Amino acid sequence: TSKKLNVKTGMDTESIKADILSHLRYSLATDIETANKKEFYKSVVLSVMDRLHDSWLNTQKEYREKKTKKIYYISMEFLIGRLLDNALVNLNLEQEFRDACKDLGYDYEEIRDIENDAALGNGGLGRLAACFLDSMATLGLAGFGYGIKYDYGIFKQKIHDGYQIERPDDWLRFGTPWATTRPSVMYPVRFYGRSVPYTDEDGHLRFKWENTQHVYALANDIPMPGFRNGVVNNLRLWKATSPKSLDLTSFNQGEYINAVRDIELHENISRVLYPNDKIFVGQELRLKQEYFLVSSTLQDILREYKQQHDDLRDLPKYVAIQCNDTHPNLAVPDLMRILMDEEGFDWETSWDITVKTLSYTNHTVLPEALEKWPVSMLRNLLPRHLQIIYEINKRFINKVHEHFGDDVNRVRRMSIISEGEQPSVQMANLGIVGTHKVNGVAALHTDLIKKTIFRDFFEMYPERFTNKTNGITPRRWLKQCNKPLADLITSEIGDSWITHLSDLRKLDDKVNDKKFMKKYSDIKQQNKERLAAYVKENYGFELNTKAIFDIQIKRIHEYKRQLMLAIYAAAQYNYIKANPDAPVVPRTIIFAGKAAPGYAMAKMFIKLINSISDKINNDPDMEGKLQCFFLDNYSVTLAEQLIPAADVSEQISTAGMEASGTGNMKFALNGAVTIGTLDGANVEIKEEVGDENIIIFGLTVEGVEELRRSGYSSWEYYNADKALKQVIDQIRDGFFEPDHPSLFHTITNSLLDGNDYFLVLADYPAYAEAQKEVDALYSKPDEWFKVALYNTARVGKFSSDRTISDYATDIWGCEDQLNKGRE
Ligand code: 26Y
Repeated sequence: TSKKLNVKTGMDTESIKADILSHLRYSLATDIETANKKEFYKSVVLSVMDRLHDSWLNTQKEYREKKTKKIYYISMEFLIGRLLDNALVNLNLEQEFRDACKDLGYDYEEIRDIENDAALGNGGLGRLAACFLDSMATLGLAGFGYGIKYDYGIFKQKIHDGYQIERPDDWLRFGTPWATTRPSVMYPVRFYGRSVPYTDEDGHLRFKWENTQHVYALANDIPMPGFRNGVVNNLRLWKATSPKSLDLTSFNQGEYINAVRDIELHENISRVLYPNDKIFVGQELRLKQEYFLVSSTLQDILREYKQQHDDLRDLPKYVAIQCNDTHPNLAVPDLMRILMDEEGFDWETSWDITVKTLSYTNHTVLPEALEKWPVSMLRNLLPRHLQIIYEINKRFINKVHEHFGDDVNRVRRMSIISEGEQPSVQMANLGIVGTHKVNGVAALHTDLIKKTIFRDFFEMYPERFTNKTNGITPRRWLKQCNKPLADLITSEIGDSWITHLSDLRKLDDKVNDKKFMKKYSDIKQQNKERLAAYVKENYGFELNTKAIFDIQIKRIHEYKRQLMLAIYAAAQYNYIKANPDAPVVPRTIIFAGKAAPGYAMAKMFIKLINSISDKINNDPDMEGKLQCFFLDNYSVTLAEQLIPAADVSEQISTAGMEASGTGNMKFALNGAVTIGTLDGANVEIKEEVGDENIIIFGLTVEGVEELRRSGYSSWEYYNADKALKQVIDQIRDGFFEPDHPSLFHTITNSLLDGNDYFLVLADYPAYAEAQKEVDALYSKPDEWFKVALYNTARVGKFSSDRTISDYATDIWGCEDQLNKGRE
């Protein structure tokens, strides 16, 4: 063509092709004839990056020039998954890149599949952080993610003989083209040493943190584009590195080797994500990681701030810092330390700045998930911080006395330091005392924290507590992962839904439009077939695409009750065996999820699910009627395949235990029908979609309380329900594992002798009834798809754009920035 190519920034196919070829040659030293797929993938990503760089730089420049208030989202986890589709959707360059790949002899899908997930998170909390970055950029907020660039993300799960095996997730083996290392952005992070008192020139007692050991934090930046708005924000991930280049002349041979070996020790801080989800284990390396993140991030925030402003007392006016759970809550004492020890402010001024700048999100009420760091560990690792925490606590306890009088029990409950055999710092208490807002993640959850774990604090500081119901980004979780449905919706109601998800309400009217409904149901079928092909290819299983696709995907945890669906699967098996001629609505049950490597019960659930699956799938009597699969190595990418294909969404936690859930929202948006308890955000999903369009069963939070108070006995439920008893007996007696009949005794013991803390037996009869409702509804396809469509149409509230707008307005004080200049 005669048209001039704009290799780096041109948005046309020819320019993009030229750029890919140029990257192959000049970035990777290969060419189109000899390059392999990985190299081609890399060149594609580098060409996408070229098209982000101007916006990335301009966005940051604009923030500086306009002195925009900056939002810092600090999180130990960012489960961002793959980035290529997302970047292309947001840049509106999908077709151009597809064509460019094709012209150069590659299939876009094949190239996309080369990318490893960035799996720097465990589950909900990490994925929420990723959705928030997308929404902040899309809303035009100056929102920055800060995290750790782990060499190893969440482990790769394999299944051997039905058991979970963990393998390292070496996602960086070939580097990632998305991350730009910034050698000039590097901060020392200090550990150990001691706090030394001295008197300053004004005669004030002050402290210096001395004799510390240093590790360096090196910035790696990943661009976070907004949806077609020219905004590119930043996710900054810190990599740990050793202090300075070694001065080789000063070493003799032995010291040299040791010194080089020490580099490894320093780098260990950012080596691996702790794979524990909601179980606190007080490992020192984890504490180091948390302080490493907090210290480097605060240094970065303050350096940036000082380049634009001269009075740190205005910090809360220009900076908001959100702590994702308590994991970054050392920000409270660290900001205090910086303001007092390094900037020379007095306590009161420093405290005022700190509290007004910081806020904290709680994601769970489970007591075993709450971080409590031993005082002894902090004294060794962060002596000055411990001293500050003691002072915060002393002043706080005085306030408690002023507020409540002499109530020793209350003081003991509220103290940031819990005394006892091993005194420890309660990071949640520190977060409530040291920030201006604490939020829960769904209405029910926020009510619960006010009434239970944080009740005393709520009574003292009611205005600090606020709800911010979670959300998901419609870009990834509809537009990208379910293109056929996204296109259908857009052709009917336009594409405003992509950034205004509540516009999906316009689909409500379509329930009586036969043509539309046919297309809507065809898409579900098409997605099921796509999933079946994927599962066949990657796992070797044949899914029955005529069956109900009934899916439970999430971390494996007792409170999430995967066991209840497993029992249901076994009960269905028994029913079909006993009634071979009875009609059944065919079902394909799919599980996926990882168990924390140290969580024996969760790992046993995986084995049980696999044993039950084997029994079912190898029995010819089940053919066309029942299937059950556990798909290994659940990931964001696998979720993107599964969710669009789901008919039924399993959200069956014991009421009061799932803070919100976000998978529930993704399924509903993609037209799956929820079978669930009144827990977390299920309550709000029900409010939105209407009682007739969700299948709710089981005990409520109050019901759970009442049952426990009045003396629950799981034996009664065991004896009262024949089908349930039969399955439990089978599990106990080795029916599913004949070679090792006592294998599942830990499970059956916890249900019976252990009195079933999670109330699986108590809820089972209601659950089995609810599953019958599912069957009945599914047998009337017209009815079913109406319900499904009402789900798609009515869950606009659960866009993370709405969630972020709420944070911006009620917590961050930057509502004036929302959508500014873009609409
Ligand atoms: C301290 C450490 C062991 C720890 C690590 C990870 C503790 C907790 C976690 C993760 C918690 C988490 O993912 N919570 C989930 O947060 C989601 C987003 O708010 C909620 O939707 C979900 O209900 C909640 O379980």
